[in-house]
Amino acid sequence: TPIRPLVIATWDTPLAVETAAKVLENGGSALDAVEQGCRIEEANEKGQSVGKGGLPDRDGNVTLDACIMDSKGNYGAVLAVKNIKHVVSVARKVMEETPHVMLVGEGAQQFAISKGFEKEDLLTEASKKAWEKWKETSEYKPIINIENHDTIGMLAIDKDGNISGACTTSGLAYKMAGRVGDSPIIGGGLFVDNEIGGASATGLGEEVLKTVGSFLIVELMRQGKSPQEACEIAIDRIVKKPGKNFKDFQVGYIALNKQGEIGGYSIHEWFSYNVYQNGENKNIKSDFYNK
Ligand code: SD4
Repeated sequence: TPIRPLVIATWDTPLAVETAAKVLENGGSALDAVEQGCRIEEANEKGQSVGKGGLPDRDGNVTLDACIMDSKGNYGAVLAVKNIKHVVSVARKVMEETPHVMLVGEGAQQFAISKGFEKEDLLTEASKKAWEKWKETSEYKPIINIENHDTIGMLAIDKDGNISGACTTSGLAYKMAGRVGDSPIIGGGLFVDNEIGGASATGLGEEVLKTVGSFLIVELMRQGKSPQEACEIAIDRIVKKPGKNFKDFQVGYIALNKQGEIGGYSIHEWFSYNVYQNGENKNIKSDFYNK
């Protein structure tokens, strides 16, 4: 069976995955595919964890994080950016048009504006209302995610067999101002090695970062594990940590390898991922640890 084009993305993201798959089917690169796919969710105001409409930090500011990796092992990221919707595209410009890999906050926003991105208000009425409701108690608990729509991490293989990936998020709702999670961090929310495969994460970023989750998965695949086995070992690494109550939080991983095999695994139920393979776009319910 032909393994390409192949796209995999976190959560129930059929339109984003279809958009990426179309880029690939028209002969586009995996890098263009993941960027275009992620932009769909950034523009989707209903998704309250990505782009416009994302839930704000506890001060009411929506701040976005994103990164991208190409098949040559290049990486670009922007962290804690306000008022710019398509941060995945800004991350790509950091990768391709600066001598750096990471820009944060004000500097990232200035760079985006210099590249023609427009400033806009990212806080929608619905997200503002949710924040105002949250403020009534201001109780901060990382919430186990039972939504089917969240931070998008996406991996793709193009017709030349090259792999790229991207990850974009508004981070955890009601986070502390300045907080950044795993999503824009290389090896945390995303890692791609074109010789081996790629991985991406969603869920409580602090736990992903402490185990360097996406890098771990790619390195496990390098050692011969399948994408599925590698995702399971990476989740195991989190849940077996001493003193960690994994019952209070969710982490989900997706992975693919150079052979076009895929995997996904999470701590809890309700994680799913969308896959485009052999001309079909499917949402797959992830297997999970806490049964
Ligand atoms: C973060 N991993 O900022 C992101 C949030 C997320 O589903 O994935 N939410 O920690």
